[in-house]
Amino acid sequence: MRGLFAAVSLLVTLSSHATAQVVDVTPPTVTAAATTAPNANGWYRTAVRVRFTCADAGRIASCPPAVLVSTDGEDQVISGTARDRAGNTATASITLNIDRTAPVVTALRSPEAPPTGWATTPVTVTFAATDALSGLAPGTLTAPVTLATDRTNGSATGRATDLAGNVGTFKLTGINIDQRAPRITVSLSPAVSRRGYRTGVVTAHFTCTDARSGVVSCPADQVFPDDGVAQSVTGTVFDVAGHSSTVTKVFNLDATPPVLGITAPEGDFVADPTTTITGTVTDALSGVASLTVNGRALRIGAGGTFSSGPLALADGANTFTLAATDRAGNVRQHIMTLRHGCNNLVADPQFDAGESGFMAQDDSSSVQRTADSPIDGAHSLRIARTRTLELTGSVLRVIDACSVAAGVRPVFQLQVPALPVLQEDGTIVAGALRIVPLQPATVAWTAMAAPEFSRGYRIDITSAAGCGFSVELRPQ
Ligand SMILES: [Ca+2]
Ligand SMILES: [Ca+2]
Ligand SMILES: [Ca+2]
Ligand SMILES: [Ca+2]
Repeated sequence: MRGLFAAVSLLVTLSSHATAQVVDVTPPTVTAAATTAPNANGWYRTAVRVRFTCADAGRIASCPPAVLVSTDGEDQVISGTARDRAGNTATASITLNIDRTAPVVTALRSPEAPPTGWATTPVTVTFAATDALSGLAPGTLTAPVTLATDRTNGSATGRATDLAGNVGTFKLTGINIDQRAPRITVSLSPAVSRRGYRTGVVTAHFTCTDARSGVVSCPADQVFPDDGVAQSVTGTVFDVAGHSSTVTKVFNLDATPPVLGITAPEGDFVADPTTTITGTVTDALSGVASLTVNGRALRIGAGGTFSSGPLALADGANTFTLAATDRAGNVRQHIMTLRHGCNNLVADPQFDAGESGFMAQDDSSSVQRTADSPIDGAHSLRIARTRTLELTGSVLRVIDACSVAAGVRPVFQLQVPALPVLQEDGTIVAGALRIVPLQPATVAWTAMAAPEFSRGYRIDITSAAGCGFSVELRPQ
């Protein structure tokens, strides 16, 4: 039995050996497939992995490894070959479209940026795009963008998509738009006082603003010193974008008070117990608004004439204040001091030049009024420029220093209130007043009534030679 089993086994072995020698002529099968699907347009926009799948009735000797395709390109053919142990081969391929590059987008603005950097109209940005591979997907390019309102460093962004789905963008920046003019205002000082007039030198000050591109230059202050109606001030401002604005303001300036002319009374001594002040008051610009005397309004007649009507005078000094106001508010004040009932020591001699007088009445001499007349408290002494008054107690010393022109005989003159009488001691008494000559110590003099000075008398003291007088006036 054991021998039979061995023989059968051998047969079976032989039989099997005969079957193994059949030749394999069938190639393997192989397929190639991407692990991801392209988009609807047939394009990838990332790297693509391709896998190969191999099979064979016998045994596969080699199957291509997976391939990662990361190169941009259209119709890229990726192939792989499988081999079985018999050496049969089969090849599979797949065609890929890969585009990983976004479109290039560009932009153009209209109008172009001016040299100032500031557009003064709306700006439209138009986009363009190119794509080297898959090409632009229709309708994906951003339509033109119009920037209509003012802005600083505005921007517009455009987009385009290629067939692979890549999105390209471009942002155009630095768009400055200023369509509005700058603002300018002017303020005038001083303010209007009344009736539309200003009464001081007018200074115009400008204020400029611009909300966008900014002010290039704002006018400097302007000064208007002169009186005038309907004067105008103008200033212009520019902004960086080139816009300008102008402001004009009209104003009236009257800084001059009215002019007061007194026609009566003449001089400052009035013998009558009443006086009437008359004159004219005018104002060349805004016109006279009012005139008062000691606060009482006066009527102003044609040509600006006025009359105070009778004004009572007290003995001694009487002060009248005239105030003329123009419509702008300027006030001219004139103070008149009128003396009445003269008991003054010394009144106005009113010499003519060259005639002689207090002192050297040559062409260079001058006289002026003083308020110092201490003996009786009034003030009507008209003195030469070089006259000196010295008051000690109730004694007034009058000293004239003279220089006389050739041919002029100086006369030292005093107005006194009563008839002067020469005393034995060489002094002169006039009413309550004693006159003591000091230089020269003895004088030649004449007295005469001086009706031009109301109740006064005049003493003319003549000089034998040279000049230089001094006397003392003291109470008797
Ligand atoms: Ca095969
Ligand atoms: Ca592309
Ligand atoms: Ca502007
Ligand atoms: Ca005036």
